[in-house]
Amino acid sequence: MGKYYQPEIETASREQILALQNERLVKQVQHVWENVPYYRKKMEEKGLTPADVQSVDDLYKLPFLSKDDLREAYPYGLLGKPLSECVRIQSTSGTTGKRVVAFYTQHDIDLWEDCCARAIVAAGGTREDVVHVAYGYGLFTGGPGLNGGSHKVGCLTLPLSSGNTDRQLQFMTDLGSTILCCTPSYAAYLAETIHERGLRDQIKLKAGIFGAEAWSENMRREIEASLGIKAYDIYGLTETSGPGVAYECEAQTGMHINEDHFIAEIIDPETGEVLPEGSKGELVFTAITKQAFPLLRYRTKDICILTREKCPCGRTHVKMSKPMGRSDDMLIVKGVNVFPSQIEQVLLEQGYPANYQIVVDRVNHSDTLEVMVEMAPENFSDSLAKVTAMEKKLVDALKSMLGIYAKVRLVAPKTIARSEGKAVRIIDKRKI
Ligand code: DLL
Repeated sequence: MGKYYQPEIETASREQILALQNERLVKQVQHVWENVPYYRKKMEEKGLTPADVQSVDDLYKLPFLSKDDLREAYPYGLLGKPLSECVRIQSTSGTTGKRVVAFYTQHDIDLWEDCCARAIVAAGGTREDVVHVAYGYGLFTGGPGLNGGSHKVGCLTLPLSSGNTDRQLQFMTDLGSTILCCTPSYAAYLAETIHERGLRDQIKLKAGIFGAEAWSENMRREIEASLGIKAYDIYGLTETSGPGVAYECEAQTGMHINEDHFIAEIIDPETGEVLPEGSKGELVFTAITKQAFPLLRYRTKDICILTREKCPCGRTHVKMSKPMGRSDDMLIVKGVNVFPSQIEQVLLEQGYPANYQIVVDRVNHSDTLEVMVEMAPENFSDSLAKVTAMEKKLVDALKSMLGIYAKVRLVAPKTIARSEGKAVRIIDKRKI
């Protein structure tokens, strides 16, 4: 096995990991101080010099970075290496404000691909596997990240990118894909299409590595049952390289964070105070090995919990729960905090497919919340009275989860547009 598969690091003791983090953090702070004037200024404003950070215990002293900083410093203001040493950029879609552009040296790409390779190995991948990458390629990090990781493991890599479902299924059946990498919503769509076309017996998938958007446990079980695979979660963001910051092992009880490359903290999103282990709060990452885009204390806006409970897989790296929504995804409807993930949980618990859309509007100065969800095909021809009863049941379940009334509209199967990348679930007309 190559250097990406590092059981000695993935199963190292807490003391060993901490020693490595201390050493790398001190070096990284010095690197940033010397090469990133934008962050140096932030440190100086707090009266800090690199000497103030001697170990992970001192991390809390450092200033945070947020998406606003990235926007302000766009495009080159946070660069830690001369452009001549950078070999690649990746970027976010930039639907809200300016794009995030992340830079990579060859060293950064190598480490990133190592992280993705670990995720593939944790999902049971070996050089015998055929890895089908249906994340988008190009500026989005999903395709390039998993592609690089798959090469490192030595798998046969199918760089399908997203979209063109006919072609996806043709390659999947003809070439015998064994590991599917894409967003969970696209996996659900592929599964649906495979069943419709009677191709279930022709696919050889054994595992899926799904991430880039929130997905519930119920959705996992549905995809697993439908494709006959084990579905693994993977997490990351453009600012921290991309996918592979954290990934699931066979225990499927949270994602191990690659702690030799990233230090994770949980903070109170309101006050910025670091919270004790096991608390729910905003995830903050400090990248301790990235050179070209070395973000310190970057606020992800993702809300989750970290745990150091012993994992049966033997890996010792801290685990993050599935993100329970983003602090900026949270809708405030009639003054109540509503996370789309809560709505999805109710829908799936009540046996609906994960094809839904949430529409928020303001009528006569009052917020309205509407949930459109597809009926299962077998219910489509039900009587109006039965459909009304089903809607009423959902309204009650949503009310008990959210504490407010949500109008429910059951729509015909296949009415809601399928997504090939990240699903767009929320239409907030108050912002339009
Ligand atoms: O989504 C990177 C990625 C690609 C991750 C492929 C996994 C697989 P961005 O487009 O910058 O990067 O979006 C990052 O997506 O802050 C989370 O809110 C969300 N996200 C990523 N992975 C997960 C996940 C990529 N497993 C933002 N569960 C993050 C829930 C996720 N949300």
